[in-house]
Amino acid sequence: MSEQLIQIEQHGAVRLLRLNRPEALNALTAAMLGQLRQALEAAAADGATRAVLITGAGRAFSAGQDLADPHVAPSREPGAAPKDIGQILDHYYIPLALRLRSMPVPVVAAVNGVAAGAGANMALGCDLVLASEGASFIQAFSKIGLVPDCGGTWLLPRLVGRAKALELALLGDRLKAVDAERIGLIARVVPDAELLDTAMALAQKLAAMPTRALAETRRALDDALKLEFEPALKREAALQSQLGFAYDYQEGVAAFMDKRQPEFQDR
Ligand code: LHQ
Repeated sequence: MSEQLIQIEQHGAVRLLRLNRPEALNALTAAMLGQLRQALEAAAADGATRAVLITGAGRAFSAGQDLADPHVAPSREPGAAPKDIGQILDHYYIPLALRLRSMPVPVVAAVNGVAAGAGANMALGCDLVLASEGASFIQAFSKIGLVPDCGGTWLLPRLVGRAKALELALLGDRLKAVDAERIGLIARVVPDAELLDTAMALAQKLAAMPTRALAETRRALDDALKLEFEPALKREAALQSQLGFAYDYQEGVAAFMDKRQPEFQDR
């Protein structure tokens, strides 16, 4: 059986995916990226899964691309042909970033330690990012002569504005979790020992909510960034029309009127 580079656990309606190469700080190899993609596809296809939680095994979330990977590391042999590392992005990271952003269920990241390079931007591409007090974020790319990838150039200015985005991306310095929360890069910092329980409780809470409306909310927010105000208003109305015909709206209003907990179903 092939090595489990992504550990998968089901906790009720929450699917927990754990990056599992702790000896290399969960640095991302082609095999690992392949397994992560498969795990996300499986979670998306499983009607009983209503939220995904991603975390890392060991002391790191992920150190980003595995720089020892022969497909990525520049050859030290004199005269060796340079490698096109853009192909790794085309093949692995772009589909991964797009899949995260288009999951039919909310995705929570529990950043349990350092998140560097593509590992940081993979976390930041999730819907709600929690981090432990000991965690940190590093846009490590500039240190090795690259630009932020895995969505970093798009995400950073939108999350924290141009000034902070440039500070993080140009310097490539370590940003502590508490500072990441302060500047609005992530949603919440929690004490180290409470991270997984807190993130799981949050994922369970989201799993009990109207899943389809949550996925449409993410899409509407992302799309609104490229719209003028009036088209955004019209888009909201169109989405509201669709959701208004769906089961969860009927159930949500009925539960409110009946003063009971709703049981949502749409996905
Ligand atoms: C690693 C790595 C790593 C391999 C730690 N690779 N082994 C996409 C596509 C194509 C091309 C290139 O880029 C990309 C996107 C990217 O993600 S580029 C950015 C890649 N990541 C980095 O540049 C970060 C490199 N790592 C670090 O700066 C440090 O390791 C951090 C700050 C993450 C952690 O520092 P420490 O806590 O001091 O740990 P350490 O450096 O001692 O690492 C522990 C082990 O993990 C060590 O192995 P060893 O055998 O000596 O114990 C490292 O070599 C290994 N490791 N990151 N990315």
